[in-house]
Amino acid sequence: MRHFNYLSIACLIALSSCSKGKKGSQENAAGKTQAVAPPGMVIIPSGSFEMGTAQALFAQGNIPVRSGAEEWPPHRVILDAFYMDETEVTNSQFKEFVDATGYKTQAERPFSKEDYPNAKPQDLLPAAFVMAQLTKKVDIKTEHHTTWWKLTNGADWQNPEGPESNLDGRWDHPVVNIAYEDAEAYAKWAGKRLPTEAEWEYAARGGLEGKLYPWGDDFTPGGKHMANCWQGDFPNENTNKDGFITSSPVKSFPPNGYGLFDMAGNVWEIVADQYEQGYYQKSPKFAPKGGVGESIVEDGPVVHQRVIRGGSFLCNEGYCTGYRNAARQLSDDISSSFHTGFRCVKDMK
Ligand SMILES: [Ca+2]
Ligand SMILES: [Ca+2]
Repeated sequence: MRHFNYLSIACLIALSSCSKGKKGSQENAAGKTQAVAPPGMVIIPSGSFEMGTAQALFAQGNIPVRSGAEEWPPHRVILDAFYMDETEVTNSQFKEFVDATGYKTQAERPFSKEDYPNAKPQDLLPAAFVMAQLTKKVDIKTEHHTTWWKLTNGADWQNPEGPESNLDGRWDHPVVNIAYEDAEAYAKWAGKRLPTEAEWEYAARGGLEGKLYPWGDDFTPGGKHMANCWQGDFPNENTNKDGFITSSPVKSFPPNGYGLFDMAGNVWEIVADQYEQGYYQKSPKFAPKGGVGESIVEDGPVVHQRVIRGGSFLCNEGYCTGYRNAARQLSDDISSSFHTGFRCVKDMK
């Protein structure tokens, strides 16, 4: 049974192949061995950073920070170095995986009545969440997100907006309509893994300390759009000032200080962590791996709350701001949507 509740609280509300490269090393002029990132990946150096958002920032009304978003308290986190995909996993990369394995994504498979005895029959069919055609102006302050989201049968990674859509011209866009287990299956096939939430935020910050966005604190420095998000009155009008109504080819916007593209915007990215309320208050200092997410299903298998990161082409200043470094979005194990994908990391040892 697909629940949109969690996926959507915010921007909603809410990989070439992430190529199967080998880790490597080479000698520099001094004869010392240096790590060399696999193809399509970059080195994220070891270090520490302040994860989360300070309360003082929430209090500044002119700063686009969502309150109550579980970004508090800020806390120091220490991480070992790792490799990270420089881009979100693309449709062409995901096709290599599917061609090699015959894998079917969650959105392409029905759920069973035995597993979810109390689900409505229509909620068991293969489907993903797609933005609905609006029939009237929507006020996001008073209307429920289901007004502009629709669980769409036939929407899957090859048909992002539903059965009438396809991937023509979009092979270099990030793959979407991916659920957690799909991302995990791809990562395992590629000899990689999903980033922890802490690794993701540390990498997104690109070596800058305490900044709102991967490039700094000014969202559009010099008037330049640095990420694919939504301009205009969400969800009624997209003025398309950044040039992309939905997803964009990866690398359409400048990379951050670590050489990572689209950490802010384009599509949300699934990370490894489950979501536990209050986890930041007890998170270990070294390499936190997330808490224990409550199940979103009462009658049926355990379906954990999870975290997605980085915002999407639907995020905007008035509603979501998911493209901030510290922004967190609730999701779950089994929901797929047309603005959520992923990227992978790989250990250096
Ligand atoms: Ca856009
Ligand atoms: Ca992204």
